[in-house]
Amino acid sequence: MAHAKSRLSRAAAAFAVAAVAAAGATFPVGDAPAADAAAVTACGFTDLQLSPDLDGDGYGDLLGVRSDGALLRWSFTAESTLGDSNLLAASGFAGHKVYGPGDWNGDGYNDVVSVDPSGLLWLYVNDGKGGIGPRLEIGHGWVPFRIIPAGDMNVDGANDLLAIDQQGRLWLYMGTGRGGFKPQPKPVGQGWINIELYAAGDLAKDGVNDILAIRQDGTLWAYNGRGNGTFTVARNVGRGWGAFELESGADLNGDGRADIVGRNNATGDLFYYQGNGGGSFQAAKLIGTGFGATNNCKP
Ligand SMILES: [Ca+2]
Ligand SMILES: [Ca+2]
Ligand SMILES: [Ca+2]
Ligand SMILES: [Ca+2]
Repeated sequence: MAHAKSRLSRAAAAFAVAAVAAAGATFPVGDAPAADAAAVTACGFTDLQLSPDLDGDGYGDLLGVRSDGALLRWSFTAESTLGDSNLLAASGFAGHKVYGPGDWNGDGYNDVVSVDPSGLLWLYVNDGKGGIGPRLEIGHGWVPFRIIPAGDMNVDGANDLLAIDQQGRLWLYMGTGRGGFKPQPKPVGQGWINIELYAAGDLAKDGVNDILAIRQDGTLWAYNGRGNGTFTVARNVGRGWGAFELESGADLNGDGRADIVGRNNATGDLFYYQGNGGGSFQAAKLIGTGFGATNNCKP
């Protein structure tokens, strides 16, 4: 079990992951990304993640960890393109996995968390302008976990983290809304080996956040949240989603429906899939090049 500190300050807040939905959409034909973690070049992006709006412009943001340890942020634009990059940190993030959990400390601004190579979980409080302040350690032992920042899963007004351990068990780590965690994570599922899990927002429009899962055969499944961190039986809502590395958990174009970004790690191309809400996406739109992890680097 990963350990989560249950302290830190500030008032509670609510944040809703905007609704990601998916059904029947098919990614463009392309090479599946190679899962090669070795031999990272000086300019590759070792991690890309989406975050709910960080800089207050109404559009979700893309976070990227460059292999030299820099952390960058791009805001989406009204034209459904990526805006200019913003350097959040020139160094210090090498080997980190970053996440956009929404407002974690209750000050009204969405924050960033990361897991460093030693498994420490760090909170970077938004400075109110889309930058990050000093980091605060909020947990340890997170290396073996896959984290899914799925918003408030138990409907208590505070954002939570879902995490999958090496045995494929799914845990709900409940946020306090003040920067920390409630004392004990809750087991909410098992059997999540070889399945990619994504924040989905409220697919069912019942006020409870849901999740999407992509199985190894590329089929897409929706799990409706019950409001206590557990989920109903899976419903198949699409196929053909296996080719790309995907990021979810943010409404990029500000229409209230969460969207998805896909990276073709072989070419470095970045694609945007506008969410229609309720279970489908628009066709892929190329929004960036040079985003490969190990090649085709962005200058
Ligand atoms: Ca933004
Ligand atoms: Ca905050
Ligand atoms: Ca919660
Ligand atoms: Ca959207």
